[in-house]
Amino acid sequence: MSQALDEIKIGGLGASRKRVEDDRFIRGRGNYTDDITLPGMLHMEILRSPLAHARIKSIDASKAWDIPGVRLVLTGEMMATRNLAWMPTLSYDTQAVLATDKVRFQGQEVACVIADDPYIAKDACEAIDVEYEPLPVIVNPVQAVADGAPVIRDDKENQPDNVIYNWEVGDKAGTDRAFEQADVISKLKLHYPRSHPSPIECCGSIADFNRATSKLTVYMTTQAPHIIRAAVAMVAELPEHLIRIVSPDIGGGFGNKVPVYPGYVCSILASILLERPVKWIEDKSGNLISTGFARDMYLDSEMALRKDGKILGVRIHADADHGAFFSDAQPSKFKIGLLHSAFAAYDIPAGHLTARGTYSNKAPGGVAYRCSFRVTEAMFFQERMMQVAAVDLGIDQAEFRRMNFVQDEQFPYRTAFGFLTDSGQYAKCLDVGLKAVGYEEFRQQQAEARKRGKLLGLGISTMTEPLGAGNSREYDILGIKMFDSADLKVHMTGKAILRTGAKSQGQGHETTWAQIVAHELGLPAEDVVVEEGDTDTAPFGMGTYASRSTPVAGAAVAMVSRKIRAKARKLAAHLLEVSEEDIEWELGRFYVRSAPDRGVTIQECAMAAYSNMPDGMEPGLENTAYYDPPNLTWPFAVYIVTVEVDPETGVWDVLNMVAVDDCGVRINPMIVEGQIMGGLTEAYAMANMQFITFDAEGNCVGSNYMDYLLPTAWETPGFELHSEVVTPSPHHPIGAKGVGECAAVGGPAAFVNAVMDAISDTGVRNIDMPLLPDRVWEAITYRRDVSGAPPVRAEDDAGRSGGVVPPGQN
Ligand code: MCN
Ligand code: CUN
Repeated sequence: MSQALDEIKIGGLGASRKRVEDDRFIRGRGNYTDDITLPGMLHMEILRSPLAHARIKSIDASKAWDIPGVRLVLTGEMMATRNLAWMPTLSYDTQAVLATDKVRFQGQEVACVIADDPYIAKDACEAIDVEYEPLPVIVNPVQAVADGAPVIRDDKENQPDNVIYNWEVGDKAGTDRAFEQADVISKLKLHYPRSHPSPIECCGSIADFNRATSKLTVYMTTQAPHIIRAAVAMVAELPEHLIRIVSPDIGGGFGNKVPVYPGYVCSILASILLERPVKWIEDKSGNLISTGFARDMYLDSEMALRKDGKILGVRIHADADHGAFFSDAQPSKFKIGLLHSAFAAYDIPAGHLTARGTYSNKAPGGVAYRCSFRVTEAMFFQERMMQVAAVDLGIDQAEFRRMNFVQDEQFPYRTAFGFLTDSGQYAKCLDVGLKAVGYEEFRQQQAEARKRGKLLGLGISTMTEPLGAGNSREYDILGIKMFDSADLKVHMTGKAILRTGAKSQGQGHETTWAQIVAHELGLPAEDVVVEEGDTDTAPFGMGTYASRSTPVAGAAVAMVSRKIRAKARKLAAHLLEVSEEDIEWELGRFYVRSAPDRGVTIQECAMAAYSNMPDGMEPGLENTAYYDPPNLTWPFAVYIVTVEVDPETGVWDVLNMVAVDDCGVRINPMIVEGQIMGGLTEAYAMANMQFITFDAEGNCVGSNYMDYLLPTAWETPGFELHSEVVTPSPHHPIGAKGVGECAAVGGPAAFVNAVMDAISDTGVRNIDMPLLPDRVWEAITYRRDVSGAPPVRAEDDAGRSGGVVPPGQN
């Protein structure tokens, strides 16, 4: 009889194990960067530019130096003497650390003060006199490429204009042919506005340089500590083995904590100069105004359609506003991230995507915020386009999607833009969603309500996301290949410590990685402690973003556990005095095939590794695995929202929201649900209320939480989650796919599509996010599209969102 352990009881795969990290979080015993105090620590504050574009005529810091308690004032000029006024970005650009010649966005770092306490430092910042000469400002891609536009990056040689890149992918000729054959061509233009991750904890660092040992330790808020170590080694020209980056508890990252920020660099230099620990903690408005924004992309595209609903081809053009420095973190080969994952779930024969990136006088950004390298824009555009195309064709929204889905038997499927999607059951997910929301009944109710002047709407969004960058053939950042790692040490009593190259920011890795070990080795999850974020102890990894942890580091956890099990098997053979070939494994135990009662537990093997090894065997039970995934994992989801819109005010309420997520095997179903709920909440906020934009002078509008709204439990609607569709990834060791970003990626289009459906009688094609009541009201009242980001509004560019064009006229 089997003596295998009950996997759920030991907290293995599929157990909704309570999050172990929450024990310290809910007791207020987390250890965030700002909780750390070191002996002799000083405090740093940053002086930021009030202007978006200006020449710096002079900086006079003498009054700041005179304030008691001030230890150091750093300016761009001083940085320049150490070759640190500029730093390289993750996208082969340069970024100012402290401004020297000009300021190029509002909020740019101009000077730093290091003082005995943060208040003195802040006061001293205000005592610095900076004389600016204002310059004309650019706040969108249209202005960036206009004749006579000022060249923002005149610091760079060979930069004659504001264009960063022109990039294309797909088959132009094949796509042109598809459009020639089309019965109908549907068009859509839209703007995915800037959005901001706004984690509860802002960015910060404590640099601690020890002259005696030459060792630099930096405690900091980073999602990718090893990348930071490499960057510090290269930028500051310090030996890599004498740099230790520690990322302690993180209070939310959401992509905000991927880039390298000037504050980190300045605190490091200050600590080296002063030989004291220097702490920098960003404040809320500093975070909102200056760190890693996301999106700000204009999409202008068209779809070639056959009358019966078959999609023949798609053309996409994207204009991306990157702000003053191209500092996106994304695989180097892909200038506009993985935007070409658009339409990956649909069987479309031909596609062509062109993209142009431009500079503007705005904070650098472009990728971060639950996006998986711009998949958020890709999926939003895809599902808005699907909605518009179905309307143009007069075909049912659900039916149009279903008939164009990649079918279950087509996997692995090569998309028009060259991705290979791994697996999925798209139609089944849609069916589950339609049934849950009561699709047919709702359509009837909607028609009846309309007769009474009530506007009900239903929006469908699907998403498939390339998660787990990546395989090293295609994915690297600045040449460093995007693999990941896990290191597992099993102690003699069968307790273990696991370290990975990833870094949790709230996702629950301490809980879920232990579950993978439990699944592979039969060690109870509670016997495995997980540690991440210290480069002196964790194996090299590329960090946590793009929902890559489960697909890559999680796979490494499974693989290292298997290495441990292979050695344990040899130990078991030795203990049981049989040959290895005669040994079988069941969860937690090896036994003799011919005599199943004769067995040893994994814990007995662990003890033997330190006390009773066979001759010639190296003692100990530990190993490391580096995992280079063969492909990305491709989760799929269907999100369906129903709303009621008040035509008098433009206010809309969510009636119901159904989410069907297929992320393959779920390690911890409760954590997966938490990820989805959080993502849907963010999606709702982006669609409904979050607005961070710029006026004509480049002032950041929405740089505080009175204007940039975070949803609370009060306004967030309820979500109905479905988990019945499970399509394991065929190439992941435990069949899991990533999930961390899915709902934020796929959710926004469902909300917008629902509102657009409710007002479909007006003929309005597009309202850009956020769907604030005044925009919805304007669309209903004036029967016109409300598109574009201020100061560019629809009036300036009539018909921005396109229309149906008969073939031949496009
Ligand atoms: N998981 C699981 N089964 C699966 C897939 C995932 O149990 N099939 C679990 C994982 O083990 C992990 C969590 O779900 O505990 C998320 O896993 P994964 O999808 O691999 O994503 P990452 O761990 O790489 O997290 C990154 C992702 C990103 S890129 C953003 S942005 C985001 C997100 O996670 N930021 C977050 N979710 C967040 N959640 C919190 N609380 N805080 C953030 O900053
Ligand atoms: Cu794009 S935000 Mo997450 O990948 O860290």
